[in-house]
Amino acid sequence: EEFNVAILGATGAVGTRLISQLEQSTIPVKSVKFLASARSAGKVLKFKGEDVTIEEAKPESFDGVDLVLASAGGSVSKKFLPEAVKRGAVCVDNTSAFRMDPQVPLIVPEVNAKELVNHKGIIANPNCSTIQMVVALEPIRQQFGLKQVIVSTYQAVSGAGQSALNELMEESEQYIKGEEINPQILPTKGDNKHYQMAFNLLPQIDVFEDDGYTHEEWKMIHETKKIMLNDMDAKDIKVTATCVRVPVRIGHGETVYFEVEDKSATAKQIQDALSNAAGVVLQDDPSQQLYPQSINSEGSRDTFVGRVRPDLENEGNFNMWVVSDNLLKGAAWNTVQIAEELVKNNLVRVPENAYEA
Ligand code: A2P
Ligand code: 11C
Repeated sequence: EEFNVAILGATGAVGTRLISQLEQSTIPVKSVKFLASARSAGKVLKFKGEDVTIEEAKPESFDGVDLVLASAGGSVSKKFLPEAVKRGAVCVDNTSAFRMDPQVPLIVPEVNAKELVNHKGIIANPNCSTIQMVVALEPIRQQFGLKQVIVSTYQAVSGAGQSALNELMEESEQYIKGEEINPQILPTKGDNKHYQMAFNLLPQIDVFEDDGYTHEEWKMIHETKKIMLNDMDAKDIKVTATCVRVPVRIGHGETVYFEVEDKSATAKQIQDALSNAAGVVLQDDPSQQLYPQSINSEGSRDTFVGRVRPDLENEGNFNMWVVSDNLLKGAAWNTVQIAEELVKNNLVRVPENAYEA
């Protein structure tokens, strides 16, 4: 069987990678459709060497489509994906629009691919910083149990989209030349004030909630529980997060402090569990100054882990450093990987009890 695939948001930072990840995937593609806003309609992008003309996304665009890979922002997904499902297309959505909807599985294949069987036409791809963290934590949880996670992130600017990446590059040049800097996008498009990102750190990703956490921090807490425990409010794993934007182009870094249930666990055992885990590459040798770096993660589908070490004063607690290409495992690759799982398991079909908005 071959599939008619549509990419919604094909021109974006994630969208262009959805194209290349689909090109390299095991999914048999009959046809592709590239959808974006009216601004991009008529422009041309390549798929496997062939020209594809970008179309403006409309509900009718999804007629005859079997599989949609979406990354055009939450409001665009909210508007179009239920329409696509009505037309018989299965949608894998990289935005936050449907992640917490109980009708929608939130999937990281290394952790919870088995939940795909119950999908109703929409499957959500988690937030990038959540994905790489759970890929690293799941093998530890399976072997030693997991009680608590305290994460601080060092997130690359590409997470905020192509325009934010352009802003960082422009500001960097302006800063070096001593020119005036006039921030328009970061820390987040959706807020009132904008601050310089070049040569700076911003402890705000996404907008603030009433409790003083940012929405990015909220996502890391609740998505982690939904993925690992299938319950966004579960208390079995305590999670707290601080998310910081750093002037890096691609590759989120995270310091993850965690407590396991098995108090006899050693750092060596945790390293062994990580080195045998799917999707994880252990890069951990202080004697060789070997540890993951954002710049080396770019272009890889893997999640890199290093600096695994015990808390010297609290038994059963450990620190580690986790890095991954936020546009690939954090977004485009995880989305295409979900689609590969759907294909492998004969799940590219909308069931009778389909998603209802
Ligand atoms: P366009 O390039 O035409 O604006 P990024 O995450 O890098 O900011 O990219 C956002 C993606 O979402 C782009 O492909 C963008 O297309 C697309 N997009 C934005 N608004 C819409 C819309 N209303 N309908 C369809 N696609 C949209
Ligand atoms: C960032 N994590 O780095 C965000 C980007 O919920 O899919 C991804 C937003 C999301 O800004």
